[in-house]
Amino acid sequence: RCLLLSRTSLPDEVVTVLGEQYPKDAKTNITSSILSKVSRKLHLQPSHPIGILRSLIEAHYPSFTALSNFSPVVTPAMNFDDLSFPLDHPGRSLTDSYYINAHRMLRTHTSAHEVETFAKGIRQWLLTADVYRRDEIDGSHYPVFHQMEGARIFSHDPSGIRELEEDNARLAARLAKANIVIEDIPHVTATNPAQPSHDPRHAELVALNLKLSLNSLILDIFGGRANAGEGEPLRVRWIEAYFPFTSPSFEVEVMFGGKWLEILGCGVVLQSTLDKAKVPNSIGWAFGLGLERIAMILYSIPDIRLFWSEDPRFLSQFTPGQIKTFKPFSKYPACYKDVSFWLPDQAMHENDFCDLVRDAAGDFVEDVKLVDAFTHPKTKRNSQCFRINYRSMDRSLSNDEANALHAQVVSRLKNVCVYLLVR
Ligand code: FA5
Ligand code: MG
Repeated sequence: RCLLLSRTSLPDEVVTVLGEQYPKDAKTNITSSILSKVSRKLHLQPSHPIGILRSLIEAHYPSFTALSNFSPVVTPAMNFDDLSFPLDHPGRSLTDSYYINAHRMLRTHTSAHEVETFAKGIRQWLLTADVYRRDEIDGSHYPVFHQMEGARIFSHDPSGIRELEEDNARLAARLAKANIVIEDIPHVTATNPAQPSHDPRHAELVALNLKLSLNSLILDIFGGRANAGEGEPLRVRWIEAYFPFTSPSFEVEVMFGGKWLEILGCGVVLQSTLDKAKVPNSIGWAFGLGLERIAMILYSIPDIRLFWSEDPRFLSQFTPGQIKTFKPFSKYPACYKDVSFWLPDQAMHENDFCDLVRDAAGDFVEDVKLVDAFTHPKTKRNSQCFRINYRSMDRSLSNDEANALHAQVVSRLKNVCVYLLVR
C-alpha cells in the first residue's frame, strides 16, 4: 500500500521538508500535496482566522508561555512512545499517519511536543501547530489542521495545593455569574481513574482546575456568539474519554446550530510523561484544541478547505482581534463522478484512495464516498465504487474540467496498480 503512494508522488530518493532532506524508505507515504502545505503556517498569519483565534486564546492565558514555531517533523518516539501509546495503536499505522521514513513523521497532534516543552522547565504553556492525519475527505475533515496544546503543572507541596484551591475559587466565581449551562461529569470515576501514584483528592483538584479553566476559555471565546437565539445560554458538555497519555481524560463539546461539536481532548498528564521530561514533584493537566473546528463555529465558515484558500474574497474578510461572521461567496455547483475498480489482492485502504484522489485533483475534491462494494460470487474478487464530488471554491467548474480531473484520478489508479482493472 505504501509503495503505491510513493510511486505516485515523489520520483526522487529523498524527501525535502522545510529545506531539510530525508532519505526515503519503505515507510515513506507522504504525498506532494501534503508537502506543499507544510510551509503555509496559517497559525502564524495575523490576519488569517487560525492566526486570529490563536492570538485570542493566547490573550485569555496571559501568564502562559506561547510557543508556535515547532517543526512538524518529529520522531515516532515523540509522537507516540514518549506519550505511552501502545505498540499496536492504530494511529501508528501507515494508513493513519504520514511518514517521511521509518525514523521521521509529520506530527499527528501537538501533544508530540509535551515532553520537550516540560523538559525546558516551562510550567504553564500554549503550543500552536499544524498537524497531519490521513483521513476521510469531507467538509469538516482535511489531512492538515491546527491544534493548540495547553498545559499547566503545579507543585506537589502545600503551596501547589493552595495555588489550585485559590485558582479554582476564582474561576468558579466568574463562571457562576455567566450565562452558561455546563453538563458536567465526576472528575474521577472507576472507568476514568486517578493515576496510582496520585492522591485521588489531589487529582480531583487538578481535574477541577482543568475543567474550570477550559469552561472559562470557552465562555470567553464563544460567549454570546455560539448560540443563535438571543439571550440563550451557551451550552457545554463534558464527556469521559480515553487518551494513552492522560488519566482521567475528557472531551468537550459545545452546542452549535442545534448540534454538539467536539472541540477538544484533555486530561491529567500521565506521571510517566513528566518523569520523561525530568520534572520532579509536580502534577498537572493538558488539553488539545482543534482550531479549525472552533473557527468554523465562530466565523460560520462552512467548509474546512476554505482555510487554505488564497482567494482575496476569503482572506480580506478577517481582521486581527475580531470575530465577524464570514460571508460565503456564491456556492458554485458540484460535479459528481463515480469510479469503480477491482481491488488489488492485498486490498486498498480507503485513506490510500483518498490521498490518491487528493494528489491528483487537489482542493477541487470536496468529498469522496464509498457508494458500493461488490464481491464476485465465483472469483471472490472485490470491487468498490467511489463517488467523488468535484467543486471549486472560487468558480464554476465546467463538466469538461471535472472530466479532466477525473481522468487524472483514473490514470493514477491505472498507473499505481497495473493489474487494477477499471470497470
Ligand atoms: C488529540 O489529538 C489529543 N492530543 C488531545 C489531547 C491533548 C488529549 C492533551 C489529552 C491531553 P483528538 O484526536 O481527539 O485528540 O483531537 C483533538 C481535537 O482536534 C478534536 O477535539 C478536534 O477538535 C480536532 N480534530 C481532530 N481531528 C480533526 C480533523 N480531522 N479535522 C479537524 N479537527 C480535528
Ligand atoms: Mg477526539
